[in-house]
Amino acid sequence: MLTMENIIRDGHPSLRQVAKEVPLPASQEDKEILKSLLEYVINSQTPEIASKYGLRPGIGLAAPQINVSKRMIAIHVHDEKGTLYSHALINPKIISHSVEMAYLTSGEGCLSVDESIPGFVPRYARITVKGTDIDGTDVKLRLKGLVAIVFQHEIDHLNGVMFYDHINKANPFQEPKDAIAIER
Ligand code: UDB
Ligand code: ZN
Repeated sequence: MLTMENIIRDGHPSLRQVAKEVPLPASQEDKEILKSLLEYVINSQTPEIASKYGLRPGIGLAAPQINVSKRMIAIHVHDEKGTLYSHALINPKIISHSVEMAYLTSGEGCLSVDESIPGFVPRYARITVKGTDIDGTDVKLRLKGLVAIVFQHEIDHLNGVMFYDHINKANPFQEPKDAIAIER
């Protein structure tokens, strides 16, 4: 199983690389990596397991964060209504997005960033994501709110982008325009 020791930290060059597309059908090895990403986020949200292994509770994880430069992500998060979004995706791609933006009023953090970096991170309010799940099935997801933000944060990791790259340097708490504020 993955622990915090497997998660590379800010400054590691792999976090700035563009990850490679995963050839389909996925190899057993790639499927195991993807399963381990989802297992991490689930374990980290299970208090007994998280405390036993010192896992920082996470809602998403991308393969580059465990130093695997391949386009795979896992997300395990409840939306504002309590619906669970638990997805492990290969080659996820945002195929369309709203003009309207959204941001978390508390800003973002990252499992690969140990300090807190204040500021609003503008994201698209709504996105449509296509990808392939672990069984090789094509999936198409329409997402909004917190869940859309998590997918954008994880897909950014596949492109070597960190959340703080999006923060306005001159005024970190500049309200993104035409943006929905999401309280958490
Ligand atoms: C997280 N968790 O997992 F809005 F119920 C963050 C950490 C870095 C603080 C652990 C988080 O934001 N939890 C959260 C947020 C809410 C409501 C709630 C729980 N990540 C995942 C990550 O680093 N992936 O690479 C960072 C998030 C920042 C915004 C989306 C992902
Ligand atoms: Zn992150």
